[in-house]
Parts: sequence; C-alpha cells; structure tokens
Amino acid sequence: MSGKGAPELSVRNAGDLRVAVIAAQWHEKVMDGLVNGALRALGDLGIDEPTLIRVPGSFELPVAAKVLAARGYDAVVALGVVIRGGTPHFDYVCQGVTQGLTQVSVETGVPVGFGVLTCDTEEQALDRAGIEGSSEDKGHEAVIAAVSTATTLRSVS
Ligand code: DLZ
Repeated sequence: MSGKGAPELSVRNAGDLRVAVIAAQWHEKVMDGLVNGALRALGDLGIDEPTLIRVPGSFELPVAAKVLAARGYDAVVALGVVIRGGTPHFDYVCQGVTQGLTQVSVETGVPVGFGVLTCDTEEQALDRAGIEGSSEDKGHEAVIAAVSTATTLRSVS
C-alpha cells in the first residue's frame, strides 16, 4: 500500500480464493495499468485464474460487483478512472460508484476492493496507474486490500 500511514499488508493462504476483477473502459491507458497491476497482484498471491470482466464506465461497477458477489466470489475488485470535466457529472459518477460499491460490500459481506481513481487530471491518474513512471499502483493495492480482508474474515469464521 502507498500513501502516508498506509500499512504493509502480508497476505497468506489466498491461492484457493475465487476473485473477480471488474474494470471500466474509460481512459484506456490508465485502465490498462490498473488492470495489469491487479492481475500481477493476483498472480503473486497464487490466484491464477481470476475472472476479469469489463463494464462501460465506472458508474456500472456497482451493479456488476453486486451480481458477482451474489454468485459466490470471495472477493471482488472494482477498477475505474473518473477524471473531472467541466460539468458536475464527475461528482455524480464519483458519488454513485463510491456509495454503490460500499453498499454492495456491506450488504453482501463480500470484500470489494476500491480501485477507482477520482482525479482532477489525467496526469494524476497516470501517476497512480502502476505504469512506468507512476509513483503508485492502485490496481495492485485494491487487490491486496480485498484479498487480505477476505482471508482475515475466513480465518475467524
Ligand atoms: C459519462 C462519463 C464521463 C463524462 N466520464 C467518465 C469517466 O471519467 N470515467 C468513467 O469511468 N466513466 C465516465 N462516464 C461514463 C459513466 O461511468 C457511465 O458509463 C455512463 O454515464 C453510462 O451509464
């Protein structure tokens, strides 16, 4: 994880988990970085056959997350990029996806990794996309957070 105060998470015994990654399609270069970071994290954890589906935009992430959570996945990871434009649309999409994913996670009990970048500029998004020159790798982080939560919850059941 990165950012001031972020923990170093070590995830064990995750290889048998069923994990789904849902990725929006706006802002292709940033999304390619987020998806690659997420798949790399899953591979490192021994989760070799994750499900990857694409939805049109970030606003569609919550409904897809809800359907996959209901189908028995142990963790879901939502990836998207929303970049501020000249209208309030940015705020509505950000609010919808954030509240929607929170609701899915809490209502289903399935951890949902929040890999949605909400940025003022494309440069900010690229800096978090886990590509060459980026300082952060938010797709990777979202996987680690969701899978870590899933293994922790399983260990206390
Ligand atoms: C409409 C829209 C706009 C303006 N910007 C973005 C964006 O920056 N990132 C993103 O993931 N999606 C965007 N969308 C599309 C919405 O998420 C959604 O797909 C459409 O409103 C159709 O429901």
